Amino acid sequence: MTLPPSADVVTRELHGKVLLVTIDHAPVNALSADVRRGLLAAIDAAEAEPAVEAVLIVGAGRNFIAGADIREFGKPPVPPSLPDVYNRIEACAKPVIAALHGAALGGGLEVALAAHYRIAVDGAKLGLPEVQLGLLPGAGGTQRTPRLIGAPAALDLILSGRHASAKEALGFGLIDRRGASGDIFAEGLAYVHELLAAQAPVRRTRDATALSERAASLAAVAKAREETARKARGLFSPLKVVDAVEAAIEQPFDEGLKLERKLFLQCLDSPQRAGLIHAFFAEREVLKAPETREAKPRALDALGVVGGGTMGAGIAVAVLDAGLPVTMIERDEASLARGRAHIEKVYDGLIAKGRLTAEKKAALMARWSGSTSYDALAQADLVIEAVFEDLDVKKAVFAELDRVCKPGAVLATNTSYLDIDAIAASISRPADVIGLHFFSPANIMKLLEVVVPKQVSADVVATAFELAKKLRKTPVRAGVCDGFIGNRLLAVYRAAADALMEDGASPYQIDAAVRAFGFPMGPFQVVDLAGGDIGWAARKRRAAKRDPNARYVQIADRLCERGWFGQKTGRGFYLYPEGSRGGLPDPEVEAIIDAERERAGITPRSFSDEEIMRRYMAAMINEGANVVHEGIALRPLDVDVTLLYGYGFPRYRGGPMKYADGVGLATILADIREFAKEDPLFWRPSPLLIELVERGADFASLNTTA
Ligand code: 3H9
Repeated sequence: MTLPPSADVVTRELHGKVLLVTIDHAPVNALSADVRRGLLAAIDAAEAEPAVEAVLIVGAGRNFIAGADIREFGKPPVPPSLPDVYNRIEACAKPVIAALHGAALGGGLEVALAAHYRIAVDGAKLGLPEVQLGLLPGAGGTQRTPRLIGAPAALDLILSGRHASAKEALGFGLIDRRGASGDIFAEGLAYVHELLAAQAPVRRTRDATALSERAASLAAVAKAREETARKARGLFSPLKVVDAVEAAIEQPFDEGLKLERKLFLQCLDSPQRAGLIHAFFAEREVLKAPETREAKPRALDALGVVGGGTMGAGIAVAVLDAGLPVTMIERDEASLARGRAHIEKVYDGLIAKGRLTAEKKAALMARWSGSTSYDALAQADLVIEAVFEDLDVKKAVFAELDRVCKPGAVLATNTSYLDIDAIAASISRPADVIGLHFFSPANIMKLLEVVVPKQVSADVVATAFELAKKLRKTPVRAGVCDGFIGNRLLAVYRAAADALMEDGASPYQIDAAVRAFGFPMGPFQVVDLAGGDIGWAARKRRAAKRDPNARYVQIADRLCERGWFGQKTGRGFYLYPEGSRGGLPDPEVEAIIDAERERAGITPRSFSDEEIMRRYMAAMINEGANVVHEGIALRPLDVDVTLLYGYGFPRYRGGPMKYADGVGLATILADIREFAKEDPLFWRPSPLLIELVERGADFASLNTTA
């Protein structure tokens, strides 16, 4: 027989009566234009060739299909469109069977839904994660899924974006068969032969009947709409999902598809889609620091932590959770017992919530050991120091590590702002010293700043990235400076918020404006949560170095002098009456602010929420440009990931630098120059921002691979 030639990314092979169609498009078989064309040609070929009685679609490599090619979004569309391809698959006169393994996500699962029968093997991940990219399933997923598995299960799958296992998918009817062996080709072919032997007919999902209980389906839609409106926090696409699923119930299939397409295109055009897809690629790009290509990581079998305080214990939990053993060092038995108790408290909390069993806790704790002698670290591959934030104290710890640790051990500091070059230079093996800046609570927060001092060797940096992978953290490479990437930006946008407060905006208005922008908390709520004393100590430390001409807002100091450190003391910028975590505005704080304005000779004026955000974001973006300019961050996207993963920046805006590109760098620069008329020392435009505006370029142009 002769079949027309097929595109390389979609191969066709005749196995007896079965046309095996393989999507072979590394790395994840995304549905690029070539793949779409190849699929269409394969169905045409199958229909034209009398020897073919059925079609089996599989994916080569580790996955079936990870979905539409995300890199194509935002570019001019190239035909054929996915919905057209899938309608063609569904219309095929011969049975089409999809055999799923690995990722069958988004457009990948939609291929399977357009096929007539589906089998998945264990290990397959089935899902419609489009909402996480600001989209909705746009190739029939919102119409076929509810017809196949009913409105409640379809809404759950599409709105959560979660992955279902083959077992679960079989349970709610998303697939027809679960294959136990990992051999997708053999499982698929056996299933097709079974179907052919049984003369199984072509069976189209568009005609499936799981929506026949109309009233119950509509009730599920109403419930989902109400819940989504409450929980979606400014997200655009989730409510569109609900509209599309409603159309699956109310309208004929083709009409529903039309609405789905319209809503999909609206989502595609939204800045949220651009922000979320930027975040998707950026969080993968940060993993590729130059050293990870140059060098192999060292061993990471036994870890040590010095210090059993909040940070040390949190880091120890992260290490234990990753299945690694950890040795904790404290100065005396009582401190060590407290360190262990901190760890146990985390696990006991999980037991109380039913998320951990006592046996699992015992197994986790069995990997913990403690000592008051540094000698216990002699065999550690990597040690993280998490003691008091003071250069001399840290140097003393490193002198001990230098003494006891085996050659080749990685010596890391969890400092959040101290000079790591100075720490490294103080011992005999500076090439082994690196910064690992965890965020509190260290077992939960995803960000890990990998701070790279001058003398460190490349394999130590590669080891830090390997550790991040084991701990399931998102690492961002940062250079040494006061505050690295994240805290350096934080200091500046906090200063902008302080100035706004002294100039007339209340902390409560500022927090509300920042929340409305999409942050989970405003800057003053964050201070109250972290403890006002921490920032106070840092301000005192920096006082000697502060430019006497720089504006210094003293309001926070006035609160700290009263012992108002935030939640832990029951009051800070907010009042926390007994047992409450969400604070209440405090008239006494407002009176203190008034007094401070008067002392500083400021006549308060009012700010709109929009004016507040313009200043807050301009300060953040300008400092972001500075850290890129100075090489502290490799690229703007590293700043974005830092803010997304460590500082609550709304993911759908992609990060401050992505947001800046959306607003336009010329507008941001004009704002900064405008604000500089009041305070030229604070509002100094970053040289990088000026340069990009002069060149007509944006931050994205600097986001090349590191
Ligand atoms: C959709 O389908 C819309 C449709 O409903 C309708 C359209 C009309 N496209 O994550 P990894 C790249 S929306 C292009 O490191 P893992 C990724 O960037 C889509 N590229 O591997 C990376 O590249 P690089 C719905 C993609 O094993 C490489 O593949 N689907 C895509 O840890 C390896 O990725 C999704 O949202 C893509 N779709 O995880 C699924 N996916 O090597 C998104 C990945 O240059 N993908 N790449 O850095 C995933 O969740 C994970 O990548 C997956 C593999 C679980 C598949």
